[in-house]
Amino acid sequence: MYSQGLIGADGSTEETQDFLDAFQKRIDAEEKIEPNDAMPEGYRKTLVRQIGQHAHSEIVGMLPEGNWITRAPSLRRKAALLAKVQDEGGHGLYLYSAAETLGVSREQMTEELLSGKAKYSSIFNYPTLSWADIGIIGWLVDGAAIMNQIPLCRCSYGPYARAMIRVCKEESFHQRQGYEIVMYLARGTEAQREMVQDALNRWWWPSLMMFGPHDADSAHSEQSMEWKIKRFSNDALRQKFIDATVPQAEFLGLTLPDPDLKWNAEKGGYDHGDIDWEEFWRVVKGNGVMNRDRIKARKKAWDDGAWVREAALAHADKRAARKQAAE
Ligand code: BYC
Repeated sequence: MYSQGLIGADGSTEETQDFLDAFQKRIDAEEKIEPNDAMPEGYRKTLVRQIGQHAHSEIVGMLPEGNWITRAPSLRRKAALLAKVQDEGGHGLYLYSAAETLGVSREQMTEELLSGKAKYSSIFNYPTLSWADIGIIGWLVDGAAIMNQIPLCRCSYGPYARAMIRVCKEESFHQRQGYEIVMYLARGTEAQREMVQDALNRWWWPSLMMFGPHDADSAHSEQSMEWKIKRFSNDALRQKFIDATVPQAEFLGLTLPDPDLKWNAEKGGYDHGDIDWEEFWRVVKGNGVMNRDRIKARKKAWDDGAWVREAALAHADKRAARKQAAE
């Protein structure tokens, strides 16, 4: 399976130029690659890395918002937030399943997350300090996620592309629930306006970092775009996000914390100030404010759930044994 026909008896892989050319031809013809198709090992590894990291982001992403479920200001807000956080759990599960079609197990992926080998989105290493953060996360973080994920619905790998279609539909509800919270606060009392402006000031730059390093520093973009895993570069998506978000902030009467943000008629988009890449890499390397807490929470959930996994396996074994005895 996976790279069948190319793996020798000794486990060595042989990828002839003819094979790589034929694979690229399928990609260029917009054919979907499916789990049992032969594929270059680099293509498989890139997908395992990206889909695994994406799945981890969804699951870790439940933590900052989950933190506010008990403190949501009304029953309506609590019900919507609960549904959103549950959706994120669901997204994580579709994505782990998509990655499993590439021959990696959920256990392996989880171990890589807990050991720090696999990454998850930098954005979830910032704390949620006020209720306004929940609105801003929906508006900006889910907004950025949609901008990045809509093109993934056309990813060349079938199971990932199909998972993303449903994910994007749900993300769009998430973005709207966030925007509605922000709109309410922005039209509220002075204290509410201050709270939401403060949240915007803290989340704006980390949201821009979600798209990853500048194209010139992006190790994987070129190859991923050639394989049509990614359809747009990191900078192109970041620019689309900024261009879509500036008018929304203006409508809300809120100020984006970037004095260099200004319309550039020539390029038909906004210019923006420098992103603090030192902060980005510090957070990605595990030294953000919340990194340790996030991994600790995931480790506890994994350890606490061990008995459930064992019980489910024991039950499956018993059923199989009963079925065999009855035959
Ligand atoms: N955080 O070569 P590059 C969500 C890493 S939203 C951490 O450009 P690539 C949600 C990158 O992994 C978030 N690490 O990489 C929303 C690579 O390191 P490795 C999840 C980052 O893969 C609301 C290195 O930097 N979305 O789920 O071509 C609520 C060089 O980067 C980040 C996805 O995961 C970052 N921000 O492009 C709940 C979308 N950026 O792996 C949940 C799928 C870069 O070599 N992923 N790195 O060690 C993607 O589209 C791409 O992986 C990225 C990065 C655009 C993120």
